[in-house]
Amino acid sequence: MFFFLRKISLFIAFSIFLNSSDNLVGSTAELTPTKKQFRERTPLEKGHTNKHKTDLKRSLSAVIDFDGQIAMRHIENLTSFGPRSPEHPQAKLLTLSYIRSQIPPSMSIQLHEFDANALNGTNLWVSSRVEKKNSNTLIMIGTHWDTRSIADQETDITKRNMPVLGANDGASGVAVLIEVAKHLHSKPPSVNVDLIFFDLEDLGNVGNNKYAIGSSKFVKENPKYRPTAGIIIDMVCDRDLRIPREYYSSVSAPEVLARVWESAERQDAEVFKNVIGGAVIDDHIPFLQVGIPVVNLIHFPFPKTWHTTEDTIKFCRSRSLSQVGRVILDFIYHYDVN
Ligand code: 1BN
Ligand code: ZN
Repeated sequence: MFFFLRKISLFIAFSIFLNSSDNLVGSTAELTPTKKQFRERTPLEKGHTNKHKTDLKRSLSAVIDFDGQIAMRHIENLTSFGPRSPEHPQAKLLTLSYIRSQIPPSMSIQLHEFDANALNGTNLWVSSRVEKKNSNTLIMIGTHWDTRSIADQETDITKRNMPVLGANDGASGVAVLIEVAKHLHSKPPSVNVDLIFFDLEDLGNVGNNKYAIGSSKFVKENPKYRPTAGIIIDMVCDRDLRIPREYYSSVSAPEVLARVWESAERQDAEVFKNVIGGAVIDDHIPFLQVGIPVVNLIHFPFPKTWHTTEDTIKFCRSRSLSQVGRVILDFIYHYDVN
């Protein structure tokens, strides 16, 4: 009971905190467009003939063969390095070098290093560009790669100072993004794509730290960065994965969310639930605060393993990873095709 109340009060406290932010608040009725409005507002891409579009649509209807087993192997490898929090610099180095080693050579990699509250962090920024500037559209897909320093949601208080391995909370998003990168390399989309692996997402309320430090620094230190749309994924491997429409995404980026759910429908991805979920502070928030439409795909209510020592691969399933991977790829491949 105490455990349950702790979670509920944390959730309410964060909702109140976020509701005080002018940029993020608005009534859902005011901001959510109908499907018709959404379609009418979608611009036709310049330079694509009708025949070209028909061909594209035909090839897009091909099955997306996302390998959830390989993604599971990434989770196994990533968790084998140990916790990816500031107290474990060696594990952090190994993780960054692992992610880099998995990115196909057709993509460029930049490191965004930053300091915050006496901590240093590294965001890893991977870019895939279309040839000859055929599209001005830029899609950003992000996830966090760090882990929380302490398992403060443990029911057993003797374990609350232990670190979290973050198979689900951290590694699952990285695993999906690595496989997305491989698909984009072997079948290039018609839009530009950035894959960003954010550091220091998960230190909220540990000392004086906040959540989403790495993405906040990224947005602040790259003021000219204006992707057309974005998706953040977090906690996407659980055996009982359930992804509702995260509240702040539904208020501040309804058109992007609508496109994601269209992809989920096309992909028969039943983990995506057509209901409004909780309000979550995650790496999408700094983008929403500067008007960039980025949505958060996150398991909600959070699974039992959340911020506990039980966040291990034991509770992950390849079918959860593959549903999320297919939806992201479908979203990217359909973005400029109308
Ligand atoms: C998601 C996964 N989050 C942390 N790990 C974000 C979060 C922010 C969760 C505030 C609860 C409260
Ligand atoms: Zn977390």
